[in-house]
Amino acid sequence: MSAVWQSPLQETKSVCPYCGTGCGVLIQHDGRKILGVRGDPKHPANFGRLCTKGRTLHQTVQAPDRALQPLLRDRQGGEQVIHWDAALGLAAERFARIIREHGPQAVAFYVSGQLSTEDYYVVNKLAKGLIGSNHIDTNSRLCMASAVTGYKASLGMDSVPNCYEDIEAANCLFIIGANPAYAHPIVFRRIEDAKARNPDLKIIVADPRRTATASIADLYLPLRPGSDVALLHGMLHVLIWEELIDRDYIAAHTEGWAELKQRVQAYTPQRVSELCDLPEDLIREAALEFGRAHAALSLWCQGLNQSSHGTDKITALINLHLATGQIGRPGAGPFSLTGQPNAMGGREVGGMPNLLPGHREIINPEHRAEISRLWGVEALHPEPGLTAVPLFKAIERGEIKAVWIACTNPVVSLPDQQQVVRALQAAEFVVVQDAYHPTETAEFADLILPAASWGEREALVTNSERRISRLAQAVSAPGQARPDWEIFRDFARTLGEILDMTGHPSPQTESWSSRARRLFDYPDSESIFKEFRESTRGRDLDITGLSLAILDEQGPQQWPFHEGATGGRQRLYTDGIFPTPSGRARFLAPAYAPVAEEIDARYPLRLTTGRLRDQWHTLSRTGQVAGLFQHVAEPLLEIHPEDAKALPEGSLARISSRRGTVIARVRHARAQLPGTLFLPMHFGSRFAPQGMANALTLPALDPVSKQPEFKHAAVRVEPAVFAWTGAILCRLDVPARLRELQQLVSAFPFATLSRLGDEADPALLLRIAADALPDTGLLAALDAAAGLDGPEGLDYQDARRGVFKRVLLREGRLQGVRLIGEDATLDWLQALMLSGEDVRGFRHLLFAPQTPKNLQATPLSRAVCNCMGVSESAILRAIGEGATTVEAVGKACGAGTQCGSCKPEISQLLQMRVAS
Ligand SMILES: Nc1nc2c(c(=O)[nH]1)N[C@H]1C(S)=C(S)[C@@H](COP(=O)(O)OP(=O)(O)OC[C@H]3O[C@@H](n4cnc5c(=O)[nH]c(N)nc54)[C@H](O)[C@@H]3O)O[C@H]1N2
Ligand SMILES: Nc1nc2c(c(=O)[nH]1)N[C@H]1C(S)=C(S)[C@@H](COP(=O)(O)OP(=O)(O)OC[C@H]3O[C@@H](n4cnc5c(=O)[nH]c(N)nc54)[C@H](O)[C@@H]3O)O[C@H]1N2
Ligand code: SF4
Ligand SMILES: [Mo]
Repeated sequence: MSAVWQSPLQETKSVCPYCGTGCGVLIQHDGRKILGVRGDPKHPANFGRLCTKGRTLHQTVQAPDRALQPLLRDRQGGEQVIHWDAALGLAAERFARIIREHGPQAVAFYVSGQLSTEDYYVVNKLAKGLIGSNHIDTNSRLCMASAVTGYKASLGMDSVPNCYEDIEAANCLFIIGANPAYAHPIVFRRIEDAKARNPDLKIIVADPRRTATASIADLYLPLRPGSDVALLHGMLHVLIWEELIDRDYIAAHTEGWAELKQRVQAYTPQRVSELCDLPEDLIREAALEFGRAHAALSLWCQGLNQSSHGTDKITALINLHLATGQIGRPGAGPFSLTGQPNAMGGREVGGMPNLLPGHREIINPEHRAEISRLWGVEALHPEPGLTAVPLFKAIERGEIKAVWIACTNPVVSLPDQQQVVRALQAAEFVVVQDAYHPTETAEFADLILPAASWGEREALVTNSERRISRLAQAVSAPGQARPDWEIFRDFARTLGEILDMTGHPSPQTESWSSRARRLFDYPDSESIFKEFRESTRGRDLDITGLSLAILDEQGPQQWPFHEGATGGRQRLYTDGIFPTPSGRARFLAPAYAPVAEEIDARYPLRLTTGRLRDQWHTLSRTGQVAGLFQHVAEPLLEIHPEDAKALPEGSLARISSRRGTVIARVRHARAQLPGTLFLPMHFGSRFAPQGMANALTLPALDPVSKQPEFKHAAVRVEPAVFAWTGAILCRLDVPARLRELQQLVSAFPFATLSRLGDEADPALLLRIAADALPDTGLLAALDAAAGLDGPEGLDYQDARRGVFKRVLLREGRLQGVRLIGEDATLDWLQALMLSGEDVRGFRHLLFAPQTPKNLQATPLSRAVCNCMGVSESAILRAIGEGATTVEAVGKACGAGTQCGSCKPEISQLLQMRVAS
């Protein structure tokens, strides 16, 4: 008999809390504990499929690193548990004092596109409606801000006109500045399917890196980072020349054509070829494919948004669509892929310093009047507050004295990491509200508030295609953790009471406490939804016809969804009428401008940053899952072999910019453009203290969207030479081990921590390097933290050579290893430990300086296919033995036969094999 569940397994409908694809998941649980997930076969974003991250979601929730209780923190790192009431009372007192002494503009909120629509609505109302501070920005500033300003400038409103079905309806896909094979894998599965069904579908990919996404391209444009405006103008130039524009559409539905035509005249293929470093033919060919298509769809993400001229890049892309009439029809249009699961919802409720609910603008007096009526307050502060980067600068200058950070980890994710740290150190009061603890930002908090997370609360989110989904609650939150909106609501009410008690002059005749109770009279999350819904009446995102009951009965719905309608609207602008004063879409004619920080003799290389397939942002969630480290275990510097003459594969490199330094292991990658390096954005002090990409990036902003230029910094790279390198391998049977080791590694100038093994048998790898040898105290502390200090341990020491090794055996099996000063056998020992092989027969060889020839196992190689556990070397073997297609590789070794997230990389390996 197979195992029988103790309690009946239940399934609760939810949505994956990672990327903006917004895949439906069914949470499997027993009412107390989340036990598994599967894709929701009925959800229109994914029809049952999930990627590597979605499939392992259940492993992230019951993690030892969950925040469980409110904690009071002193700046030396001491933490003390306090009661919720005391925590909110203290926060209210500190906020009230600062508001009284310095005015409401001295406090700020920094929130997140991963909050639910309800959370976002409440915190926005708290800042703007109760406190009267417009200083509320969100990590979506780092993510979607340029898409917002681009859409608004060209089309009048911040609305994505497309839907996922357009992928199937298009016959030309233009993927520019996006790597959906990694960042939106289920969207990419749809692209693969569309291509398989329709071999005539032409796919163009423009990205300075030959990414896994590029493996599906018919035409790949390796443009110079930052040069997109030139490329897009050049394509329009060709289209005009070849008479592939839609004169009727331009005449009937647009304005500004004459200026644009004039502008792009100068962008000849020859000039653009120089600006973008691309062959002229490629520019021409891309334009012709786009112009001849009967339905052209572009997909973009951070390669356009995260730029000091992101808005220009996006308006230039929209120009192409308007000039060819490629919008408002099935398969046609400029489709911005949303990064976070609810960046779109945050925009809907006005969770930005310049916005109000229902896509309204702070600077618009009518909009302010409408919202003050809805909220029942006299007036709203008329000036936009500060956006993320200037906000942290104002904190550093002492102008903003208190900041409440919720659901984001800015110490890792904002540009110029050193500035963010200075700001948080300068702040008088920092609240961090997070579902996990510790995080890098919590190190600077005075108060830490535990938030309920995915599966533990109800929530609404809107995905990339404007589709609103309802996430039901499956289990209760751990410890004292509470839903974010409840924390904001209760803080608002407490703040009202404190403001009364301290005699803060009250508005009109109402006391602060009664106002706070009235404004935040939310018994449940549905009451928030209803108020938000009212704010959309008559707006472009009108959802007055939607209810939670409809979402439950008929599933997720797209906006707008008007009162009386039976459904939402799939596509926008089908009538060619745009929400601008004239009803016409606008051509904008920006000039191409170079990146903010050009390379020079001191910093001769370009650094771009972005995502890995299996990690999510700053690792608080995916960092809990051992399987997700098997694809890439640490921040690797990807560098073209031509730029890596002094940097052998696997060696350590020091990457420096004008702001800071990173040390990372080198990976030679022919996918990199020579002269351009790549670092992943994910790693912070918990897993790679010297590997934070944002120690290098600069706070240069797009002048309109204020989004930072994460995708380009001038850097130099040189070998990082240390007197010794070393490693520790240990079992993670005691979860606290990780935390202890994380604390100890701060003693080393280089360290990375990665999870190994799997859920059933977790293990850890620590790699370190330094010049000074660790003293006996530090060695003993490392051994103790790693559980290597038992009497069964065997030692080998050669103090003269600086070699200190130790192995721990239990019943003949390797339990742990410490290698200091000599670590050439690490891969071999790691393989032995993970396989659980009996090593008694060759015990005397475990301390050998090199892996003994006759015992050499297959060299360790990263896992490309997580589901089936297939390594890169096994796939290369299958290719070597004659497999020529992804399917044949799957037949030979199983890779790519489950969730499919690795299929683009298998094609990449196939293509590289053909090329070499
Ligand atoms: N696995 C995973 N998926 C995620 C996330 C994650 O953390 N992990 N995060 C989610 C979020 S919030 C977001 S915003 C999205 C981001 O999704 P994407 O934007 O698709 O991912 P990135 O890796 O940030 O960058 C995309 C590509 O832009 C390219 N690029 C850099 N500079 C330029 C340029 O000047 N021009 C052009 N054309 N391309 C350029 C980079 O080489 C990179 O391949 O991913 C979402 N999905
Ligand atoms: N160099 C570089 N930097 C980048 C980027 C880049 O491409 N390059 N991309 C930028 C982009 S697009 C983005 S979106 C940002 C993302 O950057 P962040 O927002 O800083 O990244 P996350 O790790 O997702 O942070 C979310 C935090 O919320 C917590 N959390 C999870 N669930 C909940 C919940 O329900 N409630 C609460 N209160 N907390 C919760 C998590 O534990 C985590 O600490 O990074 C930006 N930074
Ligand atoms: S594509 Fe993957 S990460 Fe994105 S929502 Fe779907 S399952 Fe989650
Ligand atoms: Mo993002």
